[in-house]
Amino acid sequence: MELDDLMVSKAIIERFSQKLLNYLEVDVAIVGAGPAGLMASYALAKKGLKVAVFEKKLSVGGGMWGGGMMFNEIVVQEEGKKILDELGIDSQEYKGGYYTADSIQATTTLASYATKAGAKIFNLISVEDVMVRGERIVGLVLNWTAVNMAGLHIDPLSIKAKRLIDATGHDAELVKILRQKCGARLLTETGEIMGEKSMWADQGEKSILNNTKEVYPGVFVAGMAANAVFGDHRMGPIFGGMLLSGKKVADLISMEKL
Ligand code: 48F
Repeated sequence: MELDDLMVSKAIIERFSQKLLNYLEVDVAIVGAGPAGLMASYALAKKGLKVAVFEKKLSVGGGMWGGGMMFNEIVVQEEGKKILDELGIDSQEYKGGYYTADSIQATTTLASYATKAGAKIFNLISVEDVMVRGERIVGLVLNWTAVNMAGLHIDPLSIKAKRLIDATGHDAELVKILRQKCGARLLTETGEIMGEKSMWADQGEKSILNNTKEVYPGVFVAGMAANAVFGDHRMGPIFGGMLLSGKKVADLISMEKL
């Protein structure tokens, strides 16, 4: 067969357009494809929900690729290891209750499970705004990351979602937009973003599941964004909490009737 260059172009354009059109209305839109967002997308898609993940970078995986300070190993505790086992990610006990895994295998396997379960990941797309109707956030406003990087004046496009998850990590970008653009009063103690506290792995990991919850009607926080919004500690390169937080947010949302 002689390859036709135009056919290659047409195949990509048609298939991508169809994929985006199919995901203009979803059950759950997740912002950020780090470990928490990927885990949430896997668990939600496995439960049969229609899930789109928007990731501003070229690669998925967020802070998981780099392990700790570019030493590409991650650490998980007993609870986190159960998730690694469920996904078939190899891990080794380091010393009583501390397990390590290769961060590349952990990231690629998680992304593979998420996409194979049916979650659609749209990379290179930044969430820059939300769609509001009354007291509810009904969707996301998207643009190509490259457009923002180049400072081009190009208007965005929008998608609708029944539930939203901020899994953008330390920056809690979706919740920041809620505060800045909508003046939303959050379900935190102060009604505002309380801000991340400094490194304390034990406290950070202990508080993250409690902080993984609804922060505004229909909007949930997961992963490091949960601790940043509810004012708890960061925990550095221990990743059990991120994975468990992704799983918890999926459980919370799937208990609702969407
Ligand atoms: O930062 P990230 O890995 O968040 P996480 O899943 O995990 C945190 C850990 O990596 C680490 C830690 C472990 O204990 O503390 O920091 O909570 O992934 C967040 C993803 O969100 C993307 C960003 O590129 C990254 O891949 N992101 C951030 N802002 C936006 C976004 C945005 N506005 N639109 C789309 N994606």
